[in-house]
Amino acid sequence: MPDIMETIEARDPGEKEFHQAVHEVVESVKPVLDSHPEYRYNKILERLVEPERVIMFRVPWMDDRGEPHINRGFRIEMNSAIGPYKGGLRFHPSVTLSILKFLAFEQVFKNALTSLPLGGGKGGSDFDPKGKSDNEVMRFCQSFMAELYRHIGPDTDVPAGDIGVGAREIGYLFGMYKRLRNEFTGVLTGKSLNWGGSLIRPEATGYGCVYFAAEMLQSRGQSLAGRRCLVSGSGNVAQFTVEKIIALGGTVLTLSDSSGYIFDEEGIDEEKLTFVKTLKNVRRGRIEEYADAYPQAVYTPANPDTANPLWQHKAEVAFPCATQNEIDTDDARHLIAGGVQMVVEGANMPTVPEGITLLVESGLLFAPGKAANAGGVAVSGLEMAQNSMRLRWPMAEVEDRLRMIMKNIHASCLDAAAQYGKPGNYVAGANIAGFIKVVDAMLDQGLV
Ligand code: NDP
Ligand code: 2IT
Repeated sequence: MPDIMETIEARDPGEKEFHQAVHEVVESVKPVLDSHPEYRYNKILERLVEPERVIMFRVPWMDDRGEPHINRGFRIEMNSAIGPYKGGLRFHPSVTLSILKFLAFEQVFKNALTSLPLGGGKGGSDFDPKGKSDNEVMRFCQSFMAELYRHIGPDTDVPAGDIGVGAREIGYLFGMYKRLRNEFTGVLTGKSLNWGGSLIRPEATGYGCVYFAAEMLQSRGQSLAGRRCLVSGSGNVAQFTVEKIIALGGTVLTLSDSSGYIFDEEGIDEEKLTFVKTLKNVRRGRIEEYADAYPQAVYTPANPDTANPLWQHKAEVAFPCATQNEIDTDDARHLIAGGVQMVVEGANMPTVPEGITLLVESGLLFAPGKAANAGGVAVSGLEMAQNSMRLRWPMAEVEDRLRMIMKNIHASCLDAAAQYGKPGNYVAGANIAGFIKVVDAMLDQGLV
């Protein structure tokens, strides 16, 4: 029988991000397969790597000057063993089938770790919202939903945001779905508060990531207080990661976007964070402006030919919160040399596999995205629960549940890692715990 990696490399040539995500899980679960012959007999891996359904469609839209544009839309319905497909939509020019399949694949295990009834999916488009007017974004979202609405529903598939999809886009998408279906349901999460959104959903990924980091430290008798932190990105996940680090007494030194990064040795405080939120969410400007507003900060433009200097600063904790494969092997070496003791992934798959190996072998604590950033989809699950009940929980209740979920994910990772001979290895633990939950549900439900 061919090896599963050979199978997908032959079947989906060129899908390198998808292969990368699958390879990590396959390596982690080898000891599980060895002790559960029924998984191999039932071709569980072969079933997991094949999406239940892939939808690809044309998205035509017209810009403000009347010129038509054609983008490509996708939804990957990866696995529904434990609940309706659930996962974000990404609008970014780099979006391909491979990127969305890797994200959908990771989402399956992440969602299982939340302990909520959520299957895994992901979608999006190669549309670039940067530089577009609100009206152009609205027309794009309406055209995207004019096809997507056939495939989703509150009990079928519930999309949310990801890179390039925030409250504005979710609003336009929801409006079009409601118009086409003539129903007001919890078909999307990340909705605004006054029409069905959950308190703490915007904050959830970043807050959850910092709670996870705090759990890792606490289990070793330490805390975030006084720790210097490097954060990349400056979007949804980065902003609320910074907010919670400040609340827990840490110091954040950096933020970035695709054009460059800022280093503020005095630390990013609440006032500076408010500036960043307005800059990014309202004015949709570039992080470079931070250094104009706060002259002690140093801005360095991105240079794709060199290692990212953001990861060269001395610090104790690193939170990559921008995008996949943003920490390469050189960056990993710089993190180790800079004294970083812990890397906690806010983004999905931000560290290249060889980078993870270097970090883990150096003795650093490493939390993979599918565990550390699961707070976002977890509160999406809580938004679905509130929508089904047609009521809204208070902020403290949602945040308490989020904190508890992150604590439980942390414990599940450590338990699974210890049980399968990899004590303290969060990558193995997250993959194994998520995997067992999903594949047992698949076996219960027969060959479907
Ligand atoms: P946003 O669109 O709000 O922000 C993305 C940030 O990352 C921006 O600063 C952006 O810079 C930067 N970035 C994006 N793509 C690239 C790139 N190719 N190269 C360099 N920088 C880039 O997205 P989110 O904060 O929501 O998402 C960030 C990460 O977190 C992603 O990996 C996403 O999958 C993951 N995630 C998001 C969740 C959520 O709830 N939103 C939940 C769990 C994970 P620029 O503006 O210049 O493009
Ligand atoms: O990667 C992710 O977990 C997300 N983008 C959030 C998905 C969701 O459904 O809230």
